[in-house]
Amino acid sequence: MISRILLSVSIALGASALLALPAAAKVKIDAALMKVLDPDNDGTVDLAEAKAAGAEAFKKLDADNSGKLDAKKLAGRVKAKELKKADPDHDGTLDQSEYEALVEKRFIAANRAHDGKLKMGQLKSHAGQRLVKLID
Ligand SMILES: [Ca+2]
Ligand SMILES: [Ca+2]
Repeated sequence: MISRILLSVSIALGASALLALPAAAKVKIDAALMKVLDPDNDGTVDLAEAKAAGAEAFKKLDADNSGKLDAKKLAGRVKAKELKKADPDHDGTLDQSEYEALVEKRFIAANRAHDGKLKMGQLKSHAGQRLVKLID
């Protein structure tokens, strides 16, 4: 059991280490990423899909299962200033509901058409990139 936990933690750490480099610069938004973010395969990412992906990302980033993401875990995704804004209980970390609220906020920012759906092109925009950083 313990070794299984260690294994999943090390996989999570490995995955985030791999993601850390491109996440800091630009996220690659391609068909492979769309496949992950768009499980119903309609060619767009809706808010429910973004939130579901965000929940997965939260779990992945929260390698020690504390239920909270601090500035260190959020590095490259959420700046200190943004963390402060997204942290209404001022504990210096984002819990899952605070993280989801931030996902929603960035989703709305990226969804210029206000149709509740993001196409790949919208994900490639600056605002879209900021969303993808939270949900990839
Ligand atoms: Ca979809
Ligand atoms: Ca908080």
